[in-house]
Amino acid sequence: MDSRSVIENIKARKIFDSRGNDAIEVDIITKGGFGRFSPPSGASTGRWEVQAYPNDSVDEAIKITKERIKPEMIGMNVDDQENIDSFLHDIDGTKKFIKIGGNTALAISISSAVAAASSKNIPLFQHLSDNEKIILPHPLGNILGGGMHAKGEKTDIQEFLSLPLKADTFLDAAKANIEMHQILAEIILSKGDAISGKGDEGAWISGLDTLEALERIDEARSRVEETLDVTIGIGLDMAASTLWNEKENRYIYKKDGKKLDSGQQIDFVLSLINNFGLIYVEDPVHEEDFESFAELSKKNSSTLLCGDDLFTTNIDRLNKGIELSAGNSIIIKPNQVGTLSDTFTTVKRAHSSGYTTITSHRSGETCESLITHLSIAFNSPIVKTGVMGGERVGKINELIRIEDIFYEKAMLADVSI
Ligand code: 2PG
Ligand code: MG
Repeated sequence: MDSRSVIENIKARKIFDSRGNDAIEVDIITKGGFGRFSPPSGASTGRWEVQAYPNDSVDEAIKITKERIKPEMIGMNVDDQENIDSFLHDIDGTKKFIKIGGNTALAISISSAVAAASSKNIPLFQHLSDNEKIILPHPLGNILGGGMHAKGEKTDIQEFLSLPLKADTFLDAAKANIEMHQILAEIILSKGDAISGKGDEGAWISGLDTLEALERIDEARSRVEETLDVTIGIGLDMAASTLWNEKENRYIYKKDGKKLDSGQQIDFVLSLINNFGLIYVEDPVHEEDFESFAELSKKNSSTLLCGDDLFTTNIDRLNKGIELSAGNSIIIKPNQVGTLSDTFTTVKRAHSSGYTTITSHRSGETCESLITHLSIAFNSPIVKTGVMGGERVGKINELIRIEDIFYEKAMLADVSI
């Protein structure tokens, strides 16, 4: 191991995320390198995610990092990622990182990897993968949204997503999503509906029902496909746990004015898939209902049926899904599990079982763009990063940069299902 990779100092501080909430940022200083990372936070968090901060306190996380973690980590080598990550598990001692916080663990885990890459003078994605080619993911971005990411009059469904399927370059694909976002606003306004602003991830907020929303998005797709040389798929993140009412045993659609039981929810999802040719549906049922997820998967095999709150990047949850043939794809959010090594384990298990991985941002983001490097290292054919807003565009721009700098080796992934 390289002595340049030995940790000399660790700093932890409080910064703010895109919602203005407290977030932790960690610096790792090695003899010959430097790494920094600040993890994001979710609003529609899954029940099975690790806990972000001890007692929900970033101040407490910083204190623990300075007083307990730093003294033990000085002298460790950042080249040994597994050793660092197992140390983080040991010092915490709980399954859900309750004592030190999953975001504290992830800030240290990823900033260590960044320091290792920097000690070798290579970008993070190269440090984490030795692929000959650089396979760039397709950008999946929300253009209209409601649910827990928006206030006021809004759609029931959390995210209406655009996914350019065929494009010559990543830059073209990213441009197509931007056009979708802009043209959708024109279409909504031209029909006399209001847009009240943008939600947490930069998607438009408008009080449309589900069908109206999809009709307008379909129109935007036709217009963008006419002007740009791209093919666009439409997707949804239904975040169905946020629609599910346990007492009533029903999914409550306030705007649509309906309440659906589990069977009706499956039929509703299938009708949306069929009527709008949806290519992607995330969390179509609530996070405990693996059986309905499996039933839906049996009835449809041409759409990416993706588990986010259902799987929470957790290997045991994924294994259960694989066993039941529930879904065919999984959202990968490193801060749902707390370390890079745990995330890699889940990604490898997903791929070896034929599941597609979608590496994803969170609704409360920091300005870090490293999730894009992880998406390349994980071999994810899709990255979910949003379309608008500085903290989202920064991630898109990092992929544009990678495509430009490594143009001889870089190519867009294949997203056939
Ligand atoms: C989701 C995410 C990101 P949150 O549900 O997929 O879009 O939202 O970070 O609030 O969980
Ligand atoms: Mg989701």
